[in-house]
Amino acid sequence: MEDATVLWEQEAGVAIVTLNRPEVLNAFNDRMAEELLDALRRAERDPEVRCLVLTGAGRAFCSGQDLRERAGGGFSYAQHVRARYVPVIAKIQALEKPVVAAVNGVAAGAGASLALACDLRVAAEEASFLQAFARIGLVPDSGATYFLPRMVGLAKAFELCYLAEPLPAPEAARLGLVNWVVPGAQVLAKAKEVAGRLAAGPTRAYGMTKRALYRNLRADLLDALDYEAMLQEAAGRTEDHREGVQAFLEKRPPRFVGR
Ligand code: LHQ
Repeated sequence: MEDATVLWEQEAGVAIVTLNRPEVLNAFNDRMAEELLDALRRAERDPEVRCLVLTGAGRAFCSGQDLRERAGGGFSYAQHVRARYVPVIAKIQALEKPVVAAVNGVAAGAGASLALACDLRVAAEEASFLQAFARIGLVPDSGATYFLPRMVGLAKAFELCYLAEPLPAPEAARLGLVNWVVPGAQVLAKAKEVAGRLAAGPTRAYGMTKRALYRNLRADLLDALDYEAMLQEAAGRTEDHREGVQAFLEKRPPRFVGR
């Protein structure tokens, strides 16, 4: 059997999902898109998984669509984007567990969008983000036009999309697009450290925090306040909330179980 295009490892509440087509810088073919979606579904279902790390094998994170497999016409681009990319991006957003991208190298085209769709980003110093679409006469997709202006502002988003020059990780961090930049050899370790901390956190509250942050991007203040109150009702009934308060009163660290 052909090697898996997506690898799964699990350690202490953290699932590490690795895009595994290093010979093409982890470009998306149909199979990799399917296997990534399967991995995200597995992370969603498995209560043992409390945080997900997404990374790439070899020297790149992901180079976007495999331009040898598809591109150049002869198929429906809309259908392809809707079938292969939209479900992946939507699943990351809907997954009520933190998702951390360990951007080990270049993230281009839909590969950059994939990194942006994660909740947090740790990047290697030598990594870069490339809105490659204009270079091949395409439009940014897979959420790039949604995430980029929200993260870096409209002016910078225009520049990145129009000029399609690589944005080096240190500059991406200055713009607020990346949370941490570390030497390449440490990127996975740093992502695991962050993920380990999140996996030991109040998973239900994190899930609802994610829902609120995304949902309230398009709410007015009163609406946002009410949504928060509604979620707080549910968070207030969790075991982790009771434990958090108890731990505070007993002056000890909390032991969150994710319920
Ligand atoms: C690749 C790829 C790749 C195949 C590197 N495909 N082989 C949606 C709807 C439908 C259709 C189209 O697309 C989309 C969404 C999109 O994602 S559009 C954007 C698609 N991605 C790109 O345009 C990026 C293409 N890649 C690059 O520009 C460069 O490879 C980058 C800047 C990422 C890295 O450059 P280098 O570090 O110089 O590496 P390289 O170019 O030498 O690549 C290494 C190998 O990987 C090489 O193969 P070879 O056999 O010569 O060693 C490349 O052909 C292959 N590769 N990206 N997307």
